[in-house]
Parts: sequence; structure tokens; C-alpha cells
Amino acid sequence: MEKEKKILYSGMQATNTLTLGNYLGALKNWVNMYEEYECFFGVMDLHSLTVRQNPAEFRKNARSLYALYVAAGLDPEKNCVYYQSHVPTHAQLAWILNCFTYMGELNRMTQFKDKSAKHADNINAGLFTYPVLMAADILLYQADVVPVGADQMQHLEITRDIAERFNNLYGDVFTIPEPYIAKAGAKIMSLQEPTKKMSKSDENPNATILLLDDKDTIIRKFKRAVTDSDTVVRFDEEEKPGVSNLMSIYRCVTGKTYEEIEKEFDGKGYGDFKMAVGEAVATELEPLHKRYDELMKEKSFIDKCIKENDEKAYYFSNKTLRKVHKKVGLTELIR
Ligand code: ATP
Ligand code: LTN
Repeated sequence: MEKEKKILYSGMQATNTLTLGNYLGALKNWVNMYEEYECFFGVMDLHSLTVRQNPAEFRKNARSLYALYVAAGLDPEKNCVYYQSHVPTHAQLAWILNCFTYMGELNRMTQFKDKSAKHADNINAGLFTYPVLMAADILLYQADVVPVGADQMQHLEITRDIAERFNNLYGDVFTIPEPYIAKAGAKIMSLQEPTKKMSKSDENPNATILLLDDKDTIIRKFKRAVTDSDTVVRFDEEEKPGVSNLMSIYRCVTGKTYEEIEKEFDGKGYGDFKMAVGEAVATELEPLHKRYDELMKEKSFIDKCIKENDEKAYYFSNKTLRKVHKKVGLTELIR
């Protein structure tokens, strides 16, 4: 592949079902990236194994994630959308990079600290080396940019450190990736505790809008969203975090500015505003639901996309892996 377009890489773990936060903060912004970049998006199923999974459910979630990517508008003929576990180069490079990563660096990762507190009975080595596998994902494709939410910045920094260390030893093997944080939707907050991030592992079902929630559920959850005792729709994250979060969701789905939203609801109460946000989100998700249902039935189409893109990902990533093998002095395959 000629490097005419810059390369973009991202992905999500195949754990649980996606939230409106994952959609507005990540997926929705990926859809048109192919116009500017050569894009690779992984279903990060190897990363999901760092937390114990029920095998049947896990397999279903991974398939559902792939279908959600496509239903949201990621065209698998214009983007390389593939399964991480189907492309062996990821685990192969991760091993090598493990030998170029220090325990001290990994010890500083806040996600490791958070996840080990949450899963105290299963603090496995994979959870510890999670960022090294993520570095391998990114570096294998020589990615120039990696769109992620603010919470993944630390992992991107360690990726850059590992790449620079390797390049200093062996010459320019890896492209040093830049993070790309979307302007709108980078942090959608919980509907129940608007100072906390909307997260798919939240125990309160009213705190999160799931991407596959039906219209009634979406509207009901927005009606129950925590706001404040005032009645004015005004953007002020400090004083009015609940209302501001709803405004930022409304802005993401309608494209309206905060001033336009303030004007639209001038003199109206929170009831009307919440209803409008719920309706707008449900309308945005309606075509996605329809396409998702169709895709889950079009087994052969999805299978074909997975197979072709797995092969493309392997072809591309294997070039980097072979270069790495050569540089570190592993003996070449005899053909
Ligand atoms: P968990 O709740 O289990 O930590 P998560 O909902 O944060 O999971 P990830 O798979 O870690 O989901 O994230 C996938 C992508 O979605 C990442 O790029 C992440 O930054 C983004 N993302 C997740 N939650 C939000 C949110 N509330 N607002 C904006 N972006 C988000
Ligand atoms: N750690 C990321 C998922 C992820 C990823 C990647 C994102 C795994 N490998 C490579 C971007 C690039 C997460 O939890 N969101």
C-alpha cells in the first residue's frame, strides 16, 4: 500500500454493549475518516480477555460490535474493519514489544490500577501488559493518527515511548502515532451523575443510553436524567453539569450550537428540553437499529467482510512484523 493517505487506527473492546458515549465520542466520528485517511478499525477481542468472559456471550458481543460498526456507517469496503484475534501479528509483535517495555512504565497506568481494584480476584498479567498489546495494534499499521477518548491518552503516550525506544535502537521502524481527540462528544457524562463519565460498566441502567435501547427506553431515561433546581436551559458545566451534558448530546446529534439550543428552549421548561433530546437521539439511532437488525441476518455479507479485511490487515501488518524480526536479529523463515 502506497503511503499517499495518512494511516488511521482505532478500535473498541468487544465487551458488553456500546453506549451513547462510545457512539458520540468515538464511532460516529470514525465514519467519514476514510475520506482523508487509510483506516483500520479492530474488534479488540484479545483485549477483552483481560477480564473473564462468558464464551458464548463474548462471541455474540464481538459479532454484535462488528455489526454495530457497520450499522453506524463504517463501510467495510472503504475501511479495514477486522477482528484482532484473527490476525496473529498482533500477539506476535506484542511479545516482542513486551521485551522493550519496563515494569515501572506499566505500573503507572491508571487503567491498570482502576481495573485491578474492580477485579481484585483476577489481576492477571494480561491486564498489566494490556497497553503493550495496544501499542502493537497501532505500530503494526504504521498509524499516523489514533482517534481515542480522553481516557486512552496515557496508553497512547506509552505507545509513543515504546516506538521511540525501538527506533532509537534499530533505526526508523515505527511511525510515531499522534492522538486525535474529537472536539464534540469527547466526554459524554452519566445521566444520573453528570460529573462522571457515561460508562458501559455502570450498574445503574438509568445512567447510560445503550446504543440498542428502543425509543421508549431512550425517552424514559432522558426524562429521568438528573438536572438541577433551576429551569433555564443554559450551558454551564460547573453550575449546571446535567443540563450541559444534555445540551452537548443534543448538539452532537442535531449539529446546533449551544446558543441556538439556548434560544430554542428559551422560556420552556426542562420537561420539553429532555423530551426533545430523547426524540433527537431516538431519531439518530433509528436507521442504525434498522441496519443492525438487517446485518445480523445477513450472515454471509458480514462473514465476507470479516474474511477480506482480516486478510488485508494481515498482509499489511505482517510487513511491519517481518521488518521487526529482521531488525532484532530473529532468523528469517526458510521458504
Ligand atoms: P468501560 O466502561 O468498561 O471502561 P468504556 O465505555 O469506557 O468501557 P471503551 O471500550 O473503553 O468503553 O472505549 C471505547 C471508545 O469509546 C474509546 O475511544 C473511549 O475513549 C470512548 N468512550 C467511552 N466512553 C465515552 C464517553 N462517555 N464519552 C466519550 N467517549 C467515550
Ligand atoms: N484500549 C482501548 C481499545 C483499544 C484501542 C487499540 C484503541 C485497543 N487497541 C488501539 C485505539 C488503538 C479502549 O479501551 N478504548
